[in-house]
Amino acid sequence: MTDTIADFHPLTAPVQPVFDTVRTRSAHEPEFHQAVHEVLHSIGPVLDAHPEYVENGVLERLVEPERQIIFRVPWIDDAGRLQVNRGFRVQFSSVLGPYKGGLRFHPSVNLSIIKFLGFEQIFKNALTGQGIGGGKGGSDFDPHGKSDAEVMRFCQSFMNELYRHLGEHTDVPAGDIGVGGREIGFLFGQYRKITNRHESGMFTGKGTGWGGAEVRTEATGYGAVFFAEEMLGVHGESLDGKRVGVSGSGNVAIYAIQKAQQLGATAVTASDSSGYILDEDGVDVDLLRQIKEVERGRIVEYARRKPTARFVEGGSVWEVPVDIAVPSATQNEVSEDDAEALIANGVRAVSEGANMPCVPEAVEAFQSAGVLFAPGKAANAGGVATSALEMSQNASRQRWSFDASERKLREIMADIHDASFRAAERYGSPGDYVAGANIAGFERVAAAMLAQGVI
Ligand code: NDP
Ligand code: 2IT
Repeated sequence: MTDTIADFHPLTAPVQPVFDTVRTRSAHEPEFHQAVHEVLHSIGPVLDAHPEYVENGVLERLVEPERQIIFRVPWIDDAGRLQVNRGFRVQFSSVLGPYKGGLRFHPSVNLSIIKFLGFEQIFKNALTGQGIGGGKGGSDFDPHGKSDAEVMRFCQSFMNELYRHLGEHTDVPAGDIGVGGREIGFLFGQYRKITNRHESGMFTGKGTGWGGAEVRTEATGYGAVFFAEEMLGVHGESLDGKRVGVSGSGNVAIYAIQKAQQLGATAVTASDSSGYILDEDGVDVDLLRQIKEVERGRIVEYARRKPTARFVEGGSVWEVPVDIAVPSATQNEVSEDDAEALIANGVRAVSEGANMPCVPEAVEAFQSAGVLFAPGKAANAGGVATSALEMSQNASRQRWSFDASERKLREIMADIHDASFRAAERYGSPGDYVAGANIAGFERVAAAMLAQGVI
């Protein structure tokens, strides 16, 4: 699929050489190419209107991370054996603020994955308007099946190297796949021990008893659903009475399901890498949280305990007819065939809770069929936006209530929707949220890069 990217959406003359250099210099990084190509394609019209961005090499600089750190993470497992993983932190752009972005622990993690995520994060964070730069990190460590003690030893070893690159004004990580409250606790504890500083603002997603913000846990999933509600609102529609399909059963999926139900929809699916569950009664969020957050179990367990649900092993969750789809598992999980199945079943809107979950051909299919489509960098920005609220609260030693934080999140998602919607209209692609989000994010980053000189 990624080999055909260039033929799929031809690039304009000023950006083609930039993409060619990325492909040559960062060969074997298909996910990174995919993310860069999408942005370069969208901003063609902006560059026509602003030749100064081309003349000043904004693009050449933007696609090259400011700094990439790759390091060894040795740790001892419960059987006393030495294990070695690889750690990453890509500090992509600090032009708008300290590097900000999550850490992913998953066996598939490599430089391509971290760079695509870090690149997306630049524009996502710019869209929030909160003064945060873009970065991402992680490891090929797999937390599945590990004991708490093993996870702690891994996190401590990971931080033994990473701490020297972090700081509340330098680089502020958070969670992502495989990194939740437990891991953040161990990572933060080790940073505090090594540096002898209780620097609350150097990590977000902390426990609410020790500096974490209310609603940060819920924010990504809630935000993706608020974004869907905004898109529907433009057409006088709402989520009330709609059937929602969600993939994944982790942090983003759980709270997307919860918010969809609170807004009057019925969310009928959840999944993991072994298959999906369909619950026509609507997914019971308390049961899902018990299985995934408390017991760290598999999704099949849900069907064993809930009589109205069935488990489909190895199946694609997108074969289930739904009005709204919120893919919330991982990159490239929605294939072109999945998109065609959703369209044939009458899907009205797709809001990406995950980062880049839809392959380019699926995005094209949705847009051609008139399905409202929200790209992850806009739709899932509620997580990092609430991280920035956590940083504000840490800096001012304040604590906002759940309700006030949720209201703020909703406002931020409405602003991101409007900025993306208006940018698409301004540059001749009305209703195209992919173009709109890329353009609105790029404009903020490019203007700051121009103002701050060649660095
Ligand atoms: P979690 O680790 O909490 O959950 C991930 C879920 O996705 C699990 O159900 C997991 O199943 C499934 N999954 C992961 N990788 C794969 C794979 N290769 N194939 C099939 N299923 C997979 O992660 P999050 O919910 O935090 O993250 C989900 C997505 O949302 C990611 O794309 C992430 O980048 C994005 N995101 C997260 C934010 C956050 O604040 N957490 C913010 C913005 C975006 P299994 O257990 O079987 O692997
Ligand atoms: O992809 C993302 O935006 C995240 N994983 C959250 C980043 C953050 O710093 O809160």
